[in-house]
Amino acid sequence: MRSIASRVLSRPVLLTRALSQLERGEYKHIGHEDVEFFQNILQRSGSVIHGDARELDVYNSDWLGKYTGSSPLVLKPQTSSEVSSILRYCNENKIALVPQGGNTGLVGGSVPVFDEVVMNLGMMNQIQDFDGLSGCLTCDAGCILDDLDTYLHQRDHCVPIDLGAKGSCHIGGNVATNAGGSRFMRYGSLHGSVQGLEVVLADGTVLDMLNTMKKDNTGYDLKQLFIGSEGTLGVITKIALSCPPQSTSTNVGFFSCPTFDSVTQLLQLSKKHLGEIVSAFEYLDQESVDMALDMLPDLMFRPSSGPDRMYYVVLETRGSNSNHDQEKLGYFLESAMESGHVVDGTLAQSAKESRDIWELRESVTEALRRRGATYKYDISVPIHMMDTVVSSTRNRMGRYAQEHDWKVVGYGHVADSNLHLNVSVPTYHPDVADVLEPWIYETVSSVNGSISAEHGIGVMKAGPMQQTKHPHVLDTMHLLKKTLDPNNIMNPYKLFI
Ligand code: FAD
Ligand code: 2HG
Ligand code: ZN
Repeated sequence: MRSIASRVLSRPVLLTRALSQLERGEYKHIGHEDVEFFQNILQRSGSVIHGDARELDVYNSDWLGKYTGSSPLVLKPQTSSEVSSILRYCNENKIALVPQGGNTGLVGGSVPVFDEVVMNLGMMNQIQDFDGLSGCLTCDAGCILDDLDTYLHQRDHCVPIDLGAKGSCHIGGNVATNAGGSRFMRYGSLHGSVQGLEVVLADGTVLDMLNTMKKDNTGYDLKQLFIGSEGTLGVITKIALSCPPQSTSTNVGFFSCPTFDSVTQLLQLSKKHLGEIVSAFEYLDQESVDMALDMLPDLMFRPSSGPDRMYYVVLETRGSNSNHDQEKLGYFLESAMESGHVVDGTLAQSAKESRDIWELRESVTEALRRRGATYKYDISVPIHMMDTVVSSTRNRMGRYAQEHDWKVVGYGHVADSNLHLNVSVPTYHPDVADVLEPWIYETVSSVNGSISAEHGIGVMKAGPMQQTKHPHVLDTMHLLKKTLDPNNIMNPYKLFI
């Protein structure tokens, strides 16, 4: 079992197809007549990008600079009926297509492998409605997550997910990847928060499932199929999202724990003493924090490091009564310090200090990108095993990859058993991947974990998914794909191999 990433060679950016053994499907090559057809549908300036290599590059390369395709055409529709006309034409002419949101995905799902047409949803960015009583927001798929949060703040609500890419990622991309993030422990999965969807199928059919009621038990809940489908079943065009009220009292703390076991004990204490007000519980190991501080000198929150290696916890509470929350935090801190599970800590005293702490947590991904190439493993493993997996990875790299300048960092959404294991090297090299894969995937499978806790499969993990899912489950997934997209035009080479 080898993933496509394992064949990445030692140049920072290479066409994805050159890195894989994939063969281009029998799709139509884009001709002038196709471009003319699309230009007739999309007449607004900037909505058809063709012939400008530099502009096309932006849509052909992923955030990591790891996967690059060679699409000659980017389409930016503004309405669902434009999306429908484009898809109908692509389906009739067997033209392959990649739906693209903010292009912040980390598994190579949002960019072409060969010359697939890119459909970028960035121009579909209108908010339709917000019902302050029910908290239901209805908007276009191309709205940027942070813009929605700002809009909702002005109405005393917030989005139910939060991630480091919020300034660029689209809500449509979040739904298409079933993104997790740091509020997951409080507000749960998008499978619960998404109340309705509008989706355009491969043949141009518009599925109106834009339900704005919380409860609807009328037959199969089809929208769930598209949550996490990574653009392989249809284009998500509109979303109805259940949004929680904005909390009036928010606290953010940053704590140093002497061992990973202390991190897990602190999690237990937070459940006991803080209960319903905990909104995030994230951990970073010493190497993650050092990486962020080294690569990003402008970070404002810079915890002082002593002689001992530490584990760090970012803990956030969101409640409705600050006296009540402070009192709870007091008991929590007292027992955390007394038990020795916390040896140092800071409680933010202002909104700015809170943001600075979060900035440190959210910047590790960017720090890794600046250092060079990263082999990313976004896995679910039992909480007590998270740090063991990180240290086993270090041991393995030490034994087999001494000639590479590597660093292994571990951090993530500890309350959700979601470890972000990252191996940083100066450039992608097949030797490094060979050390790591399939070993990591086998380790995860052996504990009944998941090879993708939240980032998805994309092109990176299509092979490993094939190896780790039950054949009957894979067959059923293929059956659904064939039914909804018989010509396989929707994001080919992703999810399935
Ligand atoms: P894209 O990257 O453009 O696309 C992702 C996938 O969705 C592709 O397969 C694409 O084809 C499909 N897609 C996009 N839009 C649509 C649509 N409208 N209809 C159908 N298919 C579509 N992820 C997490 O889960 N949790 C995190 O905490 C997290 N943190 C991140 C931090 C950073 C700094 C970065 C760079 C990424 C992070 N990610 C995280 C990964 C990424 O941001 C998420 O996967 C996000 O949901 C992708 O949204 P996007 O709009 O950028 O989608
Ligand atoms: C996060 O939680 C993101 O910060 C990115 O999911 C994780 O870069 C990563 O591995
Ligand atoms: Zn994450």
